[in-house]
Amino acid sequence: MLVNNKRLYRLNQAPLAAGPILYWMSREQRVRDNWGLLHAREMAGQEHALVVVFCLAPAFLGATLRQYDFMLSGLAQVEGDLAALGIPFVLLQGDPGQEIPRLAAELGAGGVVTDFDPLRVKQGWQGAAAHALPVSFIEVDGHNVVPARQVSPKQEYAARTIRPKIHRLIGEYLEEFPPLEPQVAPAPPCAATARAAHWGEVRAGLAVDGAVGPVSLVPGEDAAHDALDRFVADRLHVYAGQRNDPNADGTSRLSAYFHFGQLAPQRAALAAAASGRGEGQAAYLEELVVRRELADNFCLHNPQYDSLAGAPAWALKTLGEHRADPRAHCYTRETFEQARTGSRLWNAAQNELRQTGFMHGYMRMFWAKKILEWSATPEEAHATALALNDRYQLDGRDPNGYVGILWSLAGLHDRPWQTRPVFGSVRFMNENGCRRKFDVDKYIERWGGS
Ligand code: FO1
Repeated sequence: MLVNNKRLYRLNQAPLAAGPILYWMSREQRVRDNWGLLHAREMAGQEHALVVVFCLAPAFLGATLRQYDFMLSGLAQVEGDLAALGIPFVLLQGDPGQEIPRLAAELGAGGVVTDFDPLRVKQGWQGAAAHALPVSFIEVDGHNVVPARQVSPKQEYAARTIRPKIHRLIGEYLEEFPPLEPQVAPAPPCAATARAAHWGEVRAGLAVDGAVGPVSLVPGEDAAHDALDRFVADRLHVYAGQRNDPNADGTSRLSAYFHFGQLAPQRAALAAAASGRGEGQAAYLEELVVRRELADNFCLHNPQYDSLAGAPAWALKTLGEHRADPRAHCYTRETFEQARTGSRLWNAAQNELRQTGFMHGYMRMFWAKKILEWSATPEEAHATALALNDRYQLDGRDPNGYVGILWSLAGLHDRPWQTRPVFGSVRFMNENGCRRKFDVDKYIERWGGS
């Protein structure tokens, strides 16, 4: 077996039949380093064809043109790279829970493979497809180095509880990826595989909010690999010291590529592990593997991951006790969105987000905590932070984002700290703390916080 069978999970009990294999690409939008695609290719073997499909869902969790544009450019590259290996790519539009079984029937598919994803919407699509498919339907975890279903059967409390579990298993999973074999079996003759995707038309037909436009980050698998190479060569050695300085450009800036699956976190882990960059390497692997996989663990085991109700009981209690505390300011979502609060630093962070689709990790914490401090209720703060995150971040609607917001606002994976107004015992952060860490005025000047 090319792929460790502990990465696999059966989504139905139907048998494998003779016929083409369909790989339903969703979270892992890449040709290289993709365990799901490798497994589907192996299932097809020499005898059967492999067909790759992506189903474009209309208005996915409020995504805007910014995110769709980035994703579609990456997918157009996927189509070209698969064609070079003789593997057909089909782009569908509509409800994936219905469209995937329909295509599988049209192809006479013998089995279907898809990506692990802990989000409810994906599990809903997969559940509907599992019900409708008369053939074997298998999920492959191509996102986590240690598969999320293997690392723990329950919601972990914090990084300190999942870390030893990951470290115990990582040796088994952090292996080099095999190459994807070209395909010799001819594509099954059907209307879907005969038609190339018309990317321009698809883009023009999108019914999404175009007010949040594309950003300058170059999309696609090649750009993602270049960005990883540059990070490892130029910045990994200073990562431990500079990652909390939003002016220093010391972080990896790979999160959008991970979110759209244009780069495998495991590829980044292999590159970091082979770099010999000592301290930077250890700090980066902690963020890349332990923190990232803790986020998948939370979303997999807590269905309220995108609601304040997903927070730990101690945090909900303390926030409730401070619900009526007077707020120094109480801003509307509109004021936050337009970067018109009384804090030049906060406004600068919001401007960075609006202009680039990215906010530095350290500023993400400050940004979210201030939304809690300046909103009428914790629930309103959570809704505002989530809405702005998902609208402007290139990597919005991702387990990392859901967890980051609950960490900042409601103590998730954290512990109680000294009690303060509004926050109760949820960890507090203020501008003075930022001033001790980095040159705040330089950041404000760069991002025009007024
Ligand atoms: N995944 C899909 O399978 N189909 C889509 O149409 C789709 C749209 C989309 C738009 C914005 C965005 O941020 C993500 C989108 N994704 C889509 C899902 C994405 O690849 C991730 O799997 C999840 O958001 C996080 O796990």
